[in-house]
Amino acid sequence: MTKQERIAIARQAIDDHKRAYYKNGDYIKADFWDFAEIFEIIVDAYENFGGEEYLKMFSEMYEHAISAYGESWEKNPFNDDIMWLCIALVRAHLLTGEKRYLESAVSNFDMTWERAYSNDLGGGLWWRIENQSKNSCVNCPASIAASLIAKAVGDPSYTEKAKLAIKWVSQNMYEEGIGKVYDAMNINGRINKWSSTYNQGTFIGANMLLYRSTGENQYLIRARDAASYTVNEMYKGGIMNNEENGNDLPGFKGILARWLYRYALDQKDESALNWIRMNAESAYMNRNSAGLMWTQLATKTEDNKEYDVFSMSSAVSVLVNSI
Ligand code: 7K2
Repeated sequence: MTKQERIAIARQAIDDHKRAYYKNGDYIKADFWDFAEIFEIIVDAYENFGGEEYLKMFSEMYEHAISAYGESWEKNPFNDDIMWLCIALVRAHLLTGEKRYLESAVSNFDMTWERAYSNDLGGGLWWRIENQSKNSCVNCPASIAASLIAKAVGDPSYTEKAKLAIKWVSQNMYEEGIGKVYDAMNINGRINKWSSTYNQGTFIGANMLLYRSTGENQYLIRARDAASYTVNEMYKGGIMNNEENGNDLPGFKGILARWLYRYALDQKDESALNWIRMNAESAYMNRNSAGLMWTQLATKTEDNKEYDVFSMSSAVSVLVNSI
């Protein structure tokens, strides 16, 4: 397949997903973090191949987010949710120069860092406001958000925050030299060693951003090891056909695709790039007659079954992030 063909298919995938779920800046039933992650797919599309229609969506989605969640998102008890939306908005700002996106992201990042960061358990951010666990799913996104804000506002204190958050993950949630990212540590120090595509993905992304801003090799090595672990150990080079249960897991692969693709382009890692393209092709072959693709990328998507907006977004991200 040529690059132009891959772009055409990715655009079509966004359109088909929109036809099923998008209305006036909202993705129907995509609450907060699902919404943020689908917003990021539109940002990916604009970043990867451009299109005026995506710019229009940025502002519609921004307006929807502010009217649905308010100027301050402090009522949301999930610190990770806020970091996800910060990432989407800073990325949209970096591509457009639109100040509103950046201001919302910075004020909500600051509020969340303030309430979530502590020295307990060796550092890092708490996952929720009850301060019962520290999770990769908040610390990797916080590191990414901080690196992006540092770039947008030119303030190195955010780079220091990006380093702190990922340092906690690398020291506590990570198998050095292996590339496996664990899920979480509870308040008693007990570690859940499960690894998932989204944590692998944001760990890769956070490390690549720090590699770019500091030039330190440790970050590149960790990104490379985490990419290799995901492709070769978690999936043995095969198609992602799992993480299909519950409300959260079905959206995880889209997050991996985003950061793995950026790493693969940056490092000219042909094997990672081919793997993500192979997953995209499998998803596309398994689309249903409305062009929708479910999260099990090696399984046929049916025509007459209820699927939800987030579980139908992963494949769109895989297509958009494998050009
Ligand atoms: O337990 C955490 C995390 O460590 C784990 O990886 C996932 C697995 O579940 C939660 S994080 C998911 C939350 C994200 N914020 C919004 C919430 O509705 C959602 O549960 O799924």
